[in-house]
Amino acid sequence: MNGTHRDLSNPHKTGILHFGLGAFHRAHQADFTQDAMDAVGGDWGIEAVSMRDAKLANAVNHHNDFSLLVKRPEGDAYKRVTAIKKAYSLADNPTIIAQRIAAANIHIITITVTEKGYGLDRITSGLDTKDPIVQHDLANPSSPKGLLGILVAGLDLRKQTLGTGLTLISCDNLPSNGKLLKRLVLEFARVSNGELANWIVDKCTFPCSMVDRITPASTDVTLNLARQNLGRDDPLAVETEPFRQWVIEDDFAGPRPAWDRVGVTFVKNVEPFELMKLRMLNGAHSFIAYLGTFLEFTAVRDVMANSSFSSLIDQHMKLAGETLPEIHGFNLDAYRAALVERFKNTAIDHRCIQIAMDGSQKLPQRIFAAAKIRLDAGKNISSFALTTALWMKHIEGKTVFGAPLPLNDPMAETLKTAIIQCTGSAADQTHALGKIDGLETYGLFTKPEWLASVISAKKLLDRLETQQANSGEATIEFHISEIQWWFMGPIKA
Ligand code: CS2
Repeated sequence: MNGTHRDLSNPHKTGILHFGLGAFHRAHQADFTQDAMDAVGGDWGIEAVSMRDAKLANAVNHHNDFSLLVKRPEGDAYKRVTAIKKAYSLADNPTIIAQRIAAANIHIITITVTEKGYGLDRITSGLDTKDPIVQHDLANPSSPKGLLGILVAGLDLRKQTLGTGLTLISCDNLPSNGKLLKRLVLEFARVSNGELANWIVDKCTFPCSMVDRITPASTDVTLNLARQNLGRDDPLAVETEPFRQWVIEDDFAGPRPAWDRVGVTFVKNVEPFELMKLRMLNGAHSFIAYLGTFLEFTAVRDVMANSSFSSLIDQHMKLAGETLPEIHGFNLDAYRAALVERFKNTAIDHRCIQIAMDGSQKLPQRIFAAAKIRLDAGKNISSFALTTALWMKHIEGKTVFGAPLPLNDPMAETLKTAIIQCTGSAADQTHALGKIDGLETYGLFTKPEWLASVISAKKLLDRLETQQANSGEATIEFHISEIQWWFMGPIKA
């Protein structure tokens, strides 16, 4: 590693332990916490756990800081973030990490391990005892590989040694993420230690939270810009957008940083904010991503630069917005307009292929939940059906021009079996998708109108692919106009 060793005079001691040292954490919770410490001080430095990549943990332990590149069309702004003080890799240090969970200076645990990192059974909304990591961690409590195993090991130690509780904040894009985390932790603990589960209920809190900041995976461009800025290699550099938002349920077991002083909102009920973000921002993101991968647009900004598509996306967000509970005093139209602008940000290279990953973990809460509400109300569901059909093309693994597409999804094999190994007709594929265990728990795929709409969209996309293969001359404009025509046509529920 090319870099200086840590400056131990760094004034703030640690108070937060974070799980999931990815780009999003560095651009979001670390940035807010940095600002809170800059504003009023406090020992709220972060100790972070890398769930998979030991290199990232090493990088934190070799440097005092990293660059946050805030990307705007009018030019980049650089920020130096020093909030992450120390890091561990889960594979190498489970015992030390359990001790850190039990440490007196740690008051808060924050978590960004992505949707698939929770060992969640979508059918029961409880613990997935068939998940290999959950199984491993239940059988090997002293060498856990996953989130639940390490949390429960650490909480057990904390109960035995310190006795005071903790606040555990999930910051992943899952509905009611705090309630979900609490249920999973308790179910995991109860398998072997009912007393620990009771202690957790008594002493710990699990506030729900809504987090938002568009943060693409760092690329060589990011790292080069950061190198120029810092004058050294900066393996932790992150690029992000100017906008950031964090809404947290006001339910803490102990103290917290002055996050409220730097724009974090504390509310009684986060759910309306979560649903809004999941269905409008994240739902639109998945729509854009699968349009992009099918039509070979590289980034979100490229899809949004096409005026037909940007108005389709805007329309989709309007329809998604109609499924939401009201947030008093909140202007949904302004939120939507701001989202369109954020997606259009030409300085952000947010790859469609990045957002396209893990569709099985994302579409239920982003697309299916809202589609079911609209369907039950007899309302138009075409953009939801089209997103689903575009996802099916993504699973098939080819763009409209025939280039291969990788499928990155924990359910990849099951999805491929359903979509590729049936007769291949759009109808059979749609039925097969709907029958996958745990993919969709809203009963959407039992509804004839939904099936008809997805099948119709899938047929359209299949036809575009065949026409392209046969003539070799169809242009991107042709495909775009055919998709638009489908939208305006009568065949949708
Ligand atoms: C994106 C999110 O990759 C994805 O699935 O939709 O990471 C999105 O960029 C963030 O939730 C924005 O806050």
